[in-house]
Amino acid sequence: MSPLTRQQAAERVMDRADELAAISETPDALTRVSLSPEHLQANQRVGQWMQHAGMTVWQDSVGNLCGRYEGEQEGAPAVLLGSHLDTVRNAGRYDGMLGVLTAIEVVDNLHRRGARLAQAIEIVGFCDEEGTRFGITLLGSRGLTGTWPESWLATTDAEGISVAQAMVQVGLDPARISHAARNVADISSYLELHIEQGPCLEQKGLALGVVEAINGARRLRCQFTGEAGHAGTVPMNHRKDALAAAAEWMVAVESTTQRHGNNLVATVGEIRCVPGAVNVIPGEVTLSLDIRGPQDGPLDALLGELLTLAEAVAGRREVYFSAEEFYRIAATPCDFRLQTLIGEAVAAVQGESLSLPSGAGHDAIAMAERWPVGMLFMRCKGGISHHPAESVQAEDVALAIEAFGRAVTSLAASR
Ligand code: HGY
Ligand code: MN
Ligand code: MN
Repeated sequence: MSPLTRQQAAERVMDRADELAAISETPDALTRVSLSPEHLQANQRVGQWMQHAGMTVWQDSVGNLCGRYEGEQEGAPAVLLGSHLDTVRNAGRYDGMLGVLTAIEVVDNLHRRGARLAQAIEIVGFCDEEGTRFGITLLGSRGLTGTWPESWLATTDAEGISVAQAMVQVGLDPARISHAARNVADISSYLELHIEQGPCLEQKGLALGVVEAINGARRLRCQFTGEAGHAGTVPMNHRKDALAAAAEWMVAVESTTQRHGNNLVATVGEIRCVPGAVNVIPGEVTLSLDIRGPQDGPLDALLGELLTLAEAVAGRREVYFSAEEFYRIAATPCDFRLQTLIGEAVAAVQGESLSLPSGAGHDAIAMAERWPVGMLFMRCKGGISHHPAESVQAEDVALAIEAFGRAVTSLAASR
């Protein structure tokens, strides 16, 4: 691509990211959850951009938005590009969307030149990577890989609406989930461009990097159960305060994880206190635990220690502790050949490449169970993400499109 062409492509990506950011359940913050009216609206708009880039477009049976740009021969296997179109609450506008919009630019450039490659190129906008609505994640990529647990259909959101009901509400048929699964032979590899959501590239002064592996993760729903009581009459040494127990444990989660090192991280992101009244001693606290790390062994060792700590805190305070794991992802290495190919493209456009792990999860985790996956990272300001201050530079997007285009063209040039 000429510098002017890729700059124009980058500006289109920035404008479209702004347009998608306005498709939200609330006007003052970007929140777009799966199987919502906003999800369908975003699919429709992105589908138009895909069509404009010469692609045939469809929505699959779990709500992913899909597009295909044929190769030299109809029906050839495809290099699949993609990322997700759903967001967290009060999100940034590039997490997910950048990968879909840059992929469209790669195809658009081929289309404008009338170029066809040995392989087809497909793009998918996954419907639910974040898990914002139902707590379960990778619904779109697990639909495409045919690895949906049956139990997911009964999982409910905060309003008590199940995945199955939500599917029906947006015109999908829960009985047809398996129709989204693709044959392994249809796709040769999966590539995802994503913002780094961390500080490494920015600290190195680089726009682009190559992902070596995606951290493993464990997510649990934890609960401390004590005794609610009158805040004014129960003496301090008679209390079974569930929130005080949770607070003591949360501080220990932080210090224990820091002590373990090993690039391990732990987060308590959600907490709910019952009855939640100023003059009542909390009787029950539920809280989430999200822990991640590049190797599964140390990750499971940390989890074991944190749960033992919770039991000790509960015992000392004469309250009960329980925990239920609802999400487990193994540490996922990216395909070495794809890492090399992406690294060469990155070095060609920015003079050098940098390989780094991903602390964040991605749809590539599910995709790696069926096909070789590669990821291209682009820096974002201050590594800020999952926040409206998430921002990127158009110049970096232009470089990213160039590198992505080189990698995809090289990969799809042969079968
Ligand atoms: O939580 C994650 O790692 C991803 O952003 N969903
Ligand atoms: Mn995210
Ligand atoms: Mn993401």
